[in-house]
Amino acid sequence: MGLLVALDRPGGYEELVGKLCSRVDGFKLGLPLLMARGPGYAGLLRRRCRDALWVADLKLADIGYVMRLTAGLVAEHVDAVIAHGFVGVEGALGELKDYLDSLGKRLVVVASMSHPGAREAYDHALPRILETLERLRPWGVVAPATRPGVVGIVRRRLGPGVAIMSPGVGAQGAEPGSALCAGADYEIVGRAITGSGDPVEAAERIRREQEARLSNCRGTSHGS
Ligand code: BMP
Repeated sequence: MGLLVALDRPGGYEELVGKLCSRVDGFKLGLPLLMARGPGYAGLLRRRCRDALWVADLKLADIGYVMRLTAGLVAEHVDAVIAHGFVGVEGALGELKDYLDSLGKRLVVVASMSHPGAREAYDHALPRILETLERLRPWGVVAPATRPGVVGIVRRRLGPGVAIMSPGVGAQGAEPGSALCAGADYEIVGRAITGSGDPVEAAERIRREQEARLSNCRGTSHGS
């Protein structure tokens, strides 16, 4: 069971990361924060919580050459980098994965997204993206907590060896634990924690809700 906190809004998170460190599994750094504070800020935050999983959410979607250059700016400070899945393997994700492998870093690829409009694009694109993911075998995949059925499809197709991270819990309406029940390894929560008056209490409550839902759904089939 995992909880990743999305840090998106430009701001100072040093104190918050220190407080959340023992309560969550990792942090996902969004583009607004990285652009405002610079890639080195990821390193500064990491020093507050070294053993957590640190993910740079660059949502890369470009030719391999440019994705490598971009990932290279932040890779030393994080464990994993997120790219979009629709750009394909040759000349794009394949190059990025080889590059990250050479640095000992992990690639996470978006299979589908959590917002309502994702249906327009991803309902058609998902079968192709799943083929890409089967060939590429990235360390991790992003699949939406708002559509647990999609999480289940990704899990069944890619098997147990991939880490599935699911955004959409809290501010976007998905309940804590719902994606875990569908087969995800981590739920990504941003505003429901960072926008709360008491982020530590919010993270602890979400943890408790994840545990409760997970213990209820265990024993039932994934993807429900
Ligand atoms: P929030 O919990 O505040 O809605 O934040 C969700 C986080 O997950 C944001 O960092 C966003 O970029 C990310 N995300 C998402 O919401 N939907 C996706 O499909 C993919 C994402 O990475």
